[in-house]
Amino acid sequence: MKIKVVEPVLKANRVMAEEIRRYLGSKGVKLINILGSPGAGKTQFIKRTLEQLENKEIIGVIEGDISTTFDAEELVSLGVEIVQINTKGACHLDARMIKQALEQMRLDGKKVIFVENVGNLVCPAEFPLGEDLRILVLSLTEGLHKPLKYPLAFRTSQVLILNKSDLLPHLDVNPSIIREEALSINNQMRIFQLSSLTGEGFSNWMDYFQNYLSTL
Ligand SMILES: Nc1nc2c(ncn2[C@@H]2O[C@H](COP(=O)(O)OP(=O)(O)OP(=O)(O)O)[C@@H](O)[C@H]2O)c(=O)[nH]1
Ligand SMILES: [Mg+2]
Repeated sequence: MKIKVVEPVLKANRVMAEEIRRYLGSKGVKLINILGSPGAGKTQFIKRTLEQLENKEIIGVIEGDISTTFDAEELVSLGVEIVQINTKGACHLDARMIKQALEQMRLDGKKVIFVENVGNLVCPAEFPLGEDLRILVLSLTEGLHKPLKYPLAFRTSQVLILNKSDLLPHLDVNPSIIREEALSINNQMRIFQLSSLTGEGFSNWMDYFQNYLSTL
């Protein structure tokens, strides 16, 4: 009997992610993949970023969630176009899901599509989605040594958001240690310490993001 060898899942995903990047490139659109643990503050970070942007119509959002639409509902009042993906159990988004979601989204006039990945610090790191920028949101409440314990997520992200800085007075966490560990994994990482809830420290991130947008 002839045995069929199925193309490894990761390789097939990488190929499709490249197709997505090329397709979006031809439309002048960039994808930003936002990952982080459950509850790290990904939705709140996207929400505050959108609230502070004047030209929101250039942004689209793809919301990845295992089974609900709560996060999309949280953002809908901002007036941006949102497409929801429910992974029905899968712990990460993959390029095939993004391709399907993009078929539902108007790309004319858009420059950036934020993708909120499923809350997880492991699986999403393995699956590129055709992104131009990968942002890792880490809550300071998650404690020390996450860069060393979950190195792939840190190695493959260009931006690290150290979120929930407003809670620092209540935590036994030294953010300098997290920064040092993150930079030891990825010395190119841009790190922003901020609170997506109160807005403290947010202007440094917004300056970076506005500058990013101005290059598109
Ligand atoms: N104190 C504080 N709370 C925050 C901050 N950012 C988010 N939160 C709260 O943390 C909780 C989780 O935030 P979300 O934005 O829903 O987190 P998430 O990463 O999108 O979660 P999942 O989508 O479930 O993975 C909510 O109650 C937020 O209000 C912050 O900077 N400071
Ligand atoms: Mg969320």
